[in-house]
Amino acid sequence: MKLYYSAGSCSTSCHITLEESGLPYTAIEVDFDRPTDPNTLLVNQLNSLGTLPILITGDGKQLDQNLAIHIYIADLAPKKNLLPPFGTFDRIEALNTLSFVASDLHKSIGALFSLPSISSEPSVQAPVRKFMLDRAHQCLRYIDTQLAEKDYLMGKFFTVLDAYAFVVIGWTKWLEIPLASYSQLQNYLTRISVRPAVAKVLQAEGLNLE
Ligand SMILES: N[C@@H](CCC(=O)N[C@@H](CS)C(=O)NCC(=O)O)C(=O)O
Repeated sequence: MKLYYSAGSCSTSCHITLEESGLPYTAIEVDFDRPTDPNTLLVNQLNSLGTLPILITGDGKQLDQNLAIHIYIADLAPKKNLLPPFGTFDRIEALNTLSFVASDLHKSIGALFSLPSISSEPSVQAPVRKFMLDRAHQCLRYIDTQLAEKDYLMGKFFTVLDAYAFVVIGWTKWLEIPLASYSQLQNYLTRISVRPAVAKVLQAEGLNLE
């Protein structure tokens, strides 16, 4: 399998899931700041939306949505328990939260990176930032509540939900959104960052998301 990723983006979560799965893979970094780089050109050719992740499966098929990639990898490595087994209600609950992470959480926090593209005018930015931040905090509160008395989103065991949530919540550091008012989130990030597979990916991508 081949994963195209950009360091610290949502595609890092697929990198983490691949590493946790123990399956063989190649990770190829794409630097969107170098638009004429062959890997950037290839990504734009493979996915007209111009977004990562892109996973090329062992038999040459393409997936380019985080949600599908996480499920696909989890199902290829069932012994790693990266998702509850097919046919259980636990699995449906896991997919429910995975969908929350991929849509509400990812897109509310991620939108804040686009603020400078909306306007460079502070008077325009301020109300838009407030609107975006209110929604981001609503999603962070939701996930903080979900984590009460749990080590991971599905309870005692790490799943792909945690790989994805870890990366997206980690963006708060770059966006200067303090987590101090949340009772679980900082410990949660620390707990995940010290997992050997996660630490290996963070080192490979040159990141500190904790
Ligand atoms: N629908 C996609 C969205 C992925 C997405 O938003 N990727 C962002 C990075 S987090 C991206 O590649 N943006 C293009 C860019 O940074 O130029 C998914 O959930 O997999």
